[in-house]
Amino acid sequence: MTRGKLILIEGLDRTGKSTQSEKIVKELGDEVVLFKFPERSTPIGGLINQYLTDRSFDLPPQSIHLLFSANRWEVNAKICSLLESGKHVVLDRYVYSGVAYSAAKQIPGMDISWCLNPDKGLVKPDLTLFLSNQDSSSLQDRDGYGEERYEKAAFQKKVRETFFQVFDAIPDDNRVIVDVTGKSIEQVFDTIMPLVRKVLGNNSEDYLYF
Ligand code: ADP
Ligand code: 2DT
Ligand code: MG
Repeated sequence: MTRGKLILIEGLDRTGKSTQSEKIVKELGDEVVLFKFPERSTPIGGLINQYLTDRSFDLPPQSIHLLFSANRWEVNAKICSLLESGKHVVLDRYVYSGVAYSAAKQIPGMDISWCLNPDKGLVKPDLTLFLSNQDSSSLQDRDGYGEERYEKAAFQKKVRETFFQVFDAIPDDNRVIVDVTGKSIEQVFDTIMPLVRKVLGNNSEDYLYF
């Protein structure tokens, strides 16, 4: 049996990651399983949720960074066993968000290399689609924006720049930047679905790792 493929949807807040991840899963049915990071239902995920939603619950940037990574390791065995069983896995955020949001804080010592270290050894996606909006300020008009800790225009701008620095620092031939500026949900879906199908159709067995 061919192993399943790992597909990652990345991007800034409100670029349509969850919308597109869910549409991919709906399109492909039970051959795929969706995971969203942070996975807020686990013990570590509960702490992360509290950090994101409750301003009175603060943590040092190093600590919250390590919790986000630990949260991926909590779910890693499950993802690997699904891939081994032939199921495809779609991820809504993963390592790139982990590194970009933390490195964007520009804390001395917390550079991209430091931020990537705890994620080293996680499976690298067979396809990463980075949903990119040229003008992140237009995203503020979308439902629910501003409710959580990182949803501030100035910080989003820094995160956007940092994502591209992270992409320079972490080579990945299977990463595609998808410009979603001014595109409808259906237009974005029609752009990404053929890329997803192409990857699901190849029968490479080797895993890649961060
Ligand atoms: P993310 O998971 O990246 O934060 P969501 O998928 O939750 O973003 O989308 C945020 C909001 O924007 C939702 O209300 C969604 O319906 C809407 N939305 C998503 N994609 C588009 C698009 N291409 N055009 C207009 N609105 C969109
Ligand atoms: P959602 O809005 O997608 O639920 O994300 N984040 C996420 C990090 O800072 N580090 C990480 O490793 C991950 C996966 C991005 C909630 C927020 O959490 C941030 C936005
Ligand atoms: Mg989302």
